[in-house]
This record gives sequence, C-alpha cells and structure tokens, in this order.
Amino acid sequence: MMAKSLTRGSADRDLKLIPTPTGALRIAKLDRSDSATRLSLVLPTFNEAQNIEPMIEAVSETLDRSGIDYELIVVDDDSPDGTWRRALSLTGSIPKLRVMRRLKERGLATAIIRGWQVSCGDVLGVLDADLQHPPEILPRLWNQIESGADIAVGSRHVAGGGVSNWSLRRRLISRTAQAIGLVILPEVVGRMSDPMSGYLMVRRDKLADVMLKPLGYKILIEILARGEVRKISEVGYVFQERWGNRSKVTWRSYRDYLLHLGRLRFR
Ligand SMILES: Nc1nc2c(ncn2[C@@H]2O[C@H](COP(=O)(O)OP(=O)(O)OP(=O)(O)O)[C@@H](O)[C@H]2O)c(=O)[nH]1
Ligand SMILES: [Mg+2]
Repeated sequence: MMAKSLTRGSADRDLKLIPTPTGALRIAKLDRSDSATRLSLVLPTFNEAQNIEPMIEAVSETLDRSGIDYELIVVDDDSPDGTWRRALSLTGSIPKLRVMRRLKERGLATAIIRGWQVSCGDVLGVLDADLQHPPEILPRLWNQIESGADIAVGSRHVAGGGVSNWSLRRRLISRTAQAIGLVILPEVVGRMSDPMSGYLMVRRDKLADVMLKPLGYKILIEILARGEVRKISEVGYVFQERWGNRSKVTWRSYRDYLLHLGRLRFR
C-alpha cells in the first residue's frame, strides 16, 4: 500500500516544493551522469484535490509493477482547493514524487513543459490527474518507446480506444475541432488519429533545445509541430468519465486551440 494518509503539521513543513523554472519554455538536454531515472511523468493539476491521491496511488502501483525507473512530477497552478498541498504531503511516503506550485503562469500545456524542464528522465510523459486516463496503459506506451517509437500516444480513435459516455455534443465539438485542425495545419494534425490526446510519452531528445510556445491545452499539437518526432505509435485507450469536480474545458479552451493552430501556421 502506497500513500499513508495525509499528515498535517510539523512533518509537512519539511517537505519542499520544486521551484518553478522561469524564462523560455525550452527543455534542456540530459546530463545522464546524475540520474538513473528513465521516465519522467508529469501530472498537471488544477483543482484535483479529490483525485490526486488515488491517481498517484494508481500510477505508482502500475509503474512499480512494470519495473520502470520513473519519477512523478505534479505541476499545480496554485489550485484554490489546495491540490498542491495534498500532493506535497504524499512526498514524505513516495520519494519518487515531486511537486511544483506555479504562482505566475497558467495553462495546461505550459504546466506540462515546466514539469519536463525540471525532470531527469530520457523519456517525458504526461497524463491527466483526474482518473480519465487509465494508468494501466502506461506500460504499453512505454513498450512502444522501448521498441523504437519517438512518441507513443494514447488514442481514443484506434482499436481499443473510445470516449465512454461522452454526450453527442462533446463528441461533435471534439471531431469538429480535429476537422478544423486538419484544414489549418494538415501536416501536423493529419499525422495521427488522435492529435488532441493529452496522454503520451516522447523521447526527450526529440524535444530538447527546441523553443516551445504552446497556447491552451494541446501539448501534442505543439510537439508534433515543433519537435523532431518521426516514428509515431498510437495505443488505444478509453477516456473515462470525469468524477469528482467539474471540467475546466471552456469556450476559452477552444479559442486558445484556434489561436494555437494559427500561431503554428504562420510561424
Ligand atoms: N497545471 C494545470 N493543470 C490543468 C490546467 N487545466 C487543466 N489542468 C489539468 O489537466 C488535466 C486535463 O484537464 P481537464 O479539465 O480534465 O480536461 P479534459 O479531461 O479534456 O476534460 P473533461 O473531460 O471535462 O475532464 C487535469 O488533470 C486538470 O486538472 C491548467 O491550467 N493548469
Ligand atoms: Mg479531464
């Protein structure tokens, strides 16, 4: 059993947050001499206090079982529900877990990059912290990377994939967003079945030293557009129903997506 129940008070005061990098969104090359970590997995959070403990528990159990050397990095945007504090209190019993609390920046894609900037694995990964991305898929993504893929992506649109009980409206919005992406940026969005996915692993050397400049949610579009990934592998997974608190997807997320596509088109 992993996480001991959360302890407050004096023990917590000794737990340290990771400082947030500032400046350019550029991931450094790896200095292999100081770490055995292979996989650096970021869990981006905003108001996930209810989900973070079961999520970390499920992820670490899966990765421990599969024998991968990994680290977990929670990147929280100063959630009003105190997600970062909750995650931090778990670090006492889970040495592979570190926590960043961002005070000045906002947004999912930049949060993921800030996490990768402080990481030391040669493979960078991300999955949602709200239990919608099933952690059981992690070993399959890992195997794809080990077999030579530059990027392994959890996909809702290949065999074994799906979106559980999304409403017709949400399915339509998602497919329309993809279709618009195909028109504006076909050479990027057309490279795979689920370019909107936020569940992936990528080789660090395909992103290192690249100047990233994402907007909004879609980290994968940014990686495909600016990174050096050639060999792409997709693994089917079923996007689970959100439970606990509310979604953060708003019309602003769709606006940011369009602006992001435009930025990449005219760069
Ligand atoms: N650090 C950070 N994390 C975020 C931000 N927005 C969303 N997240 C996290 O990113 C993950 C995905 O965000 P969600 O709002 O669940 O998006 P979604 O899964 O596409 O949509 P739902 O099905 O409605 O949940 C979750 O773990 C969120 O807590 C943000 O601005 N900053
Ligand atoms: Mg979600």
